[in-house]
Amino acid sequence: MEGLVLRSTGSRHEVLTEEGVVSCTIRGIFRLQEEDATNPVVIGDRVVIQVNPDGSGVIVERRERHGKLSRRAAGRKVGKEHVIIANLDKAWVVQSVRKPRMNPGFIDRFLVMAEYRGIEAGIIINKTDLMDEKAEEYISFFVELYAGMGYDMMFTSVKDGKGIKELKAGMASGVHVLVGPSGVGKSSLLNALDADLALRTGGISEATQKGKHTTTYAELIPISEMHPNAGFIGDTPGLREFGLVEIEAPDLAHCFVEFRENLGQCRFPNCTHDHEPGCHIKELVHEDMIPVERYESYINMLRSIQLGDQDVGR
Ligand SMILES: Nc1nc2c(ncn2[C@@H]2O[C@H](COP(=O)(O)OP(=O)(O)OP(=O)(O)O)[C@@H](O)[C@H]2O)c(=O)[nH]1
Ligand SMILES: [Mg+2]
Ligand SMILES: [Zn+2]
Repeated sequence: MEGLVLRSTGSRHEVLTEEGVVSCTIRGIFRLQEEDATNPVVIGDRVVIQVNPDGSGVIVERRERHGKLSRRAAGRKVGKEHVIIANLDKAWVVQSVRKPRMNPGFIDRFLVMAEYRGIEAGIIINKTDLMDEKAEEYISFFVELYAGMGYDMMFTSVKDGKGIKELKAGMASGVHVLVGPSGVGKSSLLNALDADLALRTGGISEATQKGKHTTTYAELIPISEMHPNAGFIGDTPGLREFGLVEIEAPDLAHCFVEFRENLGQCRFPNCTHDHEPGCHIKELVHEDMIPVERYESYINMLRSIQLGDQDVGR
């Protein structure tokens, strides 16, 4: 029987099939084949299962993945790839206006990963009810920047309901995922889409203005009805940083949309747009044709790739 992995906690995987949700383990031999990643089966995976007489199941095969989103693994598996979700149609990075404050460095890393993997990306700015003059000034600059680059932007508030209808409409079909730092309101947004979900949400630490890592595992939630082809959206645990996976220094500039069309015009064909003389990208930064904020993000990411990026989520 075929199914879609909705939830994955340790050795238990909940798989949605035509006959309902089956709780599955993974066949041992299948586990061993996956050395490079920390998790052989993730939410969004299409799998083949065998159902036991007692109603539980065993995952015996995983269909080929397309559109996966991953980050660098933390802890003792550091450096390995940790796949967040597979077979994704669109990934949304969620940020909040305040508590915690919007983090453009996080957004840029996320956008780079999405570009690298060829996944459509969007940006959700939540907690618009907390907007004040200072936040407005800071945020509007980046909103204009990202919108100008062609990324979809949504503005939401779980508190006053702003943008929730639009969010639901934007996610009616396909598989979507919400990623972002802890406390920005990912689970709250999903609860606002469907009150029956009752996902656990947490407060914000007054001292650090950061979230409390309330969501501890990723989960795929049917947005319309319980059927494998309806719209699904993944809720994920908050990440401290978005660690880059697989990207090599020469690929990086191609993942910045506004760099891409200007590549190939530097003096040196293998220019990293860092210290090299005659760099066309740096000229464009000096002429304000490429925003310095994005160039700084690029240099930041280049450094962490060169150092063997070990920035990790939780
Ligand atoms: N003012 C305001 N608070 C919000 C909004 N959305 C969420 N919150 C609050 O922000 C806090 C964190 O919300 P969560 O939904 O748990 O955040 P999360 O992104 O799922 O966090 P993790 O699961 O830890 O990654 C909760 O106290 C929510 O009530 C909003 O639009 N406005
Ligand atoms: Mg959450
Ligand atoms: Zn250059």
